[in-house]
Amino acid sequence: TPTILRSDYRPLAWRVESVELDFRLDAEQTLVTSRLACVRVPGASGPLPLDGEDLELVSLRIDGAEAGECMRRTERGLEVTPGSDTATIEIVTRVNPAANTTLSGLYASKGGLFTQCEAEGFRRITYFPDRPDVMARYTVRLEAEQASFPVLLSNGNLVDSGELPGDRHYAVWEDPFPKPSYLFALVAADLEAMERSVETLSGREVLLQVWVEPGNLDRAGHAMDSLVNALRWDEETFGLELDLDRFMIVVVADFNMGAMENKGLNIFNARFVLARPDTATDADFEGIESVVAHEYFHNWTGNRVTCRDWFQLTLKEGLTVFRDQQFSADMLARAAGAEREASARAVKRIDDFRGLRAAQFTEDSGPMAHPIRPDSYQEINNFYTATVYEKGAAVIRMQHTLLGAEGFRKGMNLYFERHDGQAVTCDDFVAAMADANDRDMTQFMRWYSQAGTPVVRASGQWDADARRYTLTLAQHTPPTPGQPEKLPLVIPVAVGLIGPDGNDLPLRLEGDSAAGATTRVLELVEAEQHFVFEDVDAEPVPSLLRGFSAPVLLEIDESDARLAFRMAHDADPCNRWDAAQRYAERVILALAAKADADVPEAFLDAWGALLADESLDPAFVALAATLPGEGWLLERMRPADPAPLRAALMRVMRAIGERFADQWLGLYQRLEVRGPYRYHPADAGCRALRNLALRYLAAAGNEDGLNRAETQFEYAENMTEQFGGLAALVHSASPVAEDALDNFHTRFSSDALVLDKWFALQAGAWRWDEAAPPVLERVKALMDDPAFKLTNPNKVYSLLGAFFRGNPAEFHAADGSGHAFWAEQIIALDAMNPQVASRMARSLENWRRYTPALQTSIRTQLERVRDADGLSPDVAEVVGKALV
Ligand code: HT7
Ligand code: ZN
Repeated sequence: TPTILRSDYRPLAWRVESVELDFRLDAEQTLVTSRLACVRVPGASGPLPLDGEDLELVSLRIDGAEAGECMRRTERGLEVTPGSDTATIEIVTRVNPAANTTLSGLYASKGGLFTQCEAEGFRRITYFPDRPDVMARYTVRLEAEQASFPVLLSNGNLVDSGELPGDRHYAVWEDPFPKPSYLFALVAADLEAMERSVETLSGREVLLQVWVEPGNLDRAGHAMDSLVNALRWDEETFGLELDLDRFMIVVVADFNMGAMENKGLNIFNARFVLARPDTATDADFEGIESVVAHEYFHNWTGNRVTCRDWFQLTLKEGLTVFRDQQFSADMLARAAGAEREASARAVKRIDDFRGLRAAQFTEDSGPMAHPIRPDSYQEINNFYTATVYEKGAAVIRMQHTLLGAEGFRKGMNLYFERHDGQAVTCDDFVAAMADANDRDMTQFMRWYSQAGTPVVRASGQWDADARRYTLTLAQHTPPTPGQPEKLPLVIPVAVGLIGPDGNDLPLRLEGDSAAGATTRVLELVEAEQHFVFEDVDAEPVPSLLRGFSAPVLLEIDESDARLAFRMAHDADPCNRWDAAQRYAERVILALAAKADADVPEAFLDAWGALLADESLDPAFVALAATLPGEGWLLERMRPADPAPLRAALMRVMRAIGERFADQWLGLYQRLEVRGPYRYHPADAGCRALRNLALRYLAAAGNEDGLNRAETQFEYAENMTEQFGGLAALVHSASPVAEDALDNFHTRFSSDALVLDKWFALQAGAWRWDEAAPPVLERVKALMDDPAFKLTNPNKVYSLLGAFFRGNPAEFHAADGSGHAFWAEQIIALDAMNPQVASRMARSLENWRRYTPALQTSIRTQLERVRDADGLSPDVAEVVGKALV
């Protein structure tokens, strides 16, 4: 597979001014006529390359005449050489949506027709210069049979529609904004809309629609509310207004990712729209709010200003993730009320950072490590990664921290002033931030070019006589593929110093005239720097990287006692959580290395103090009292050995469940949420902590706990509690777990999204009962369930994804059965949907961390996949890089 280099970027010699598309839609034979008004860029020479994939070319005419010699076929599609500097190119292609299992381009789902064009799907619909720097105005005419496709949608405004003979109808859509082809969309399906009309900041009336399958309108309300909130937030926070008369969200059941920000016509995986209290959990409600907002925010950060080339993907994704994180934090804070606001924000921040650490830090230390702006790729679909999205957002967040909210806003204003309507680069974004704030950001740009998670090593020295505390911070970034050497970065380190009484000290840095705030942001720019704090009367405990001020790994020598102290006293909730996680990690890894060791008493005491502190927000306690994820722990274990790690985790869970059974039962009772379900952070926090209590109690085999789990499962009126009860039963040796699973399946047999949870729960189950059969057997059996389809990405992610990624001890069974199963599934999936196959394939990329025996088994299967016939470039890149 050829490698594409960032340095190879060349502007196109042609502009496409307008695109007229005419679709004769049919599930098996759709005829697409495209009319492109092309103009040669003054002074440029060369042909116009047209990308095309899996297309039947019916005709191609240039200015009305057969193309003849002026057209030739290339590896990527076609190349045309018009005889003059302006040309109208008319291309007719035929495609078969029903046969398109890749879910890229035009495809069929549940009788409807949908498109997905990012990143390179438009070329599967018609021949086109399918690159994001080609921005054109689109007019789209859709024609289809009325009975099968009663709703016809595309980008922009509906300018005409009507009936045609033979029970057919048509609609014409015009998008007033020039856009790249990846933002094109159409939908032809049987759908119903929830509608709301709102007034924008400047007083324009706009129509918002959420289109769902008939019968699902009662699940669209939360998405609609989220959309209205997002629209208001962007007006208030950045002065950005909706620029269209109509904004549509459409739900589809088969979708490779979460959602897509097509201009004015967002297409969503059903999972990120549909929610009713009895079918969706608090986490689902939260996910919907953030994804709806994310896609809406793309209208400015992505659509109005887009990427020059796909290497700049983080320009829109990192920035938009940062925006959706800020939005969700503001929504949670508003709902929580003034008193609980800070805690609500911290909970969101911890959740985001936990995600970054689990997915991105892991990616950064493996064979696919890349900078947030990669230098090369084989398949762009493999680069919609945690690095581009989550680390990209963290890099934007650091700019926000360094420039302040006001400075950041000034930078955003300048960015839009300069670049509205353009396709630009990450340098353009940072230049706007730098220029608006008169700040040199040259060194900061290294965050865009260096891969790997930087390590910050901290040590402190207190000089009692001088009443001075010197904090030494040193940074280095480990080598990553293709990048052996790294330079120092600009790292904002938010610091507090905790006094022996547990209270923060006011901070006076050397050179300051007076003490100021209790948290200061230090800028670490050298390989090593010393920061001196004055007037420090007793040896303080440093609290570093408060609020997770940078996406780095912090190394600091801390005794168990000091971790317990920070768990109890750190004024920064993020660091309090971090202290609990570090302590738990230390204990679990020690137990995994020494099977007969006891769970240390001091650790249990620290845990007990956390549970006993009634002043803490339940949502925070639920996060702090959750053990570090297994994937993260494997990342920290050398060599990674899933079986003893699982055994250690079980022992710690049992110990915490047993030792604190009374506290857990007390919490469970005290935090019961009465009244009808509402998606609200206070209620969600109580439910999360009660569900966690059930998990610990069930792990310990506590009878009271198991009874409560069963009752909660049976009688709960909302999915968060019902599923929480079921999960506790399944994650225990309870004899009623199987009946509960059957019962749940019967209750929700026709609800695809709820069944996704049912699949995932079983695939991710631990074997608390040693006599139970391996989980792999169950996963195989579940593949035969009538609800499971390998062609539906949600099903693949819930069953296979939960097993490959979420159940390491079972997946990495010593006999290699899990690995052989992985290879079979990757090969089968790849033949249908390379994007999904490749995402699943990535579950083995960090195989070199495992024990020698596991490595041998995994290598065999990686090679088996690498050598399979007809492998896609997507999977070839992943296994190829893994095997280097
Ligand atoms: N910008 C969207 C990315 C996306 C996508 C990419 C590749 C293949 C399928 C896809 N579906 C959606 C989603 C987003 O980040 O908003
Ligand atoms: Zn996005």
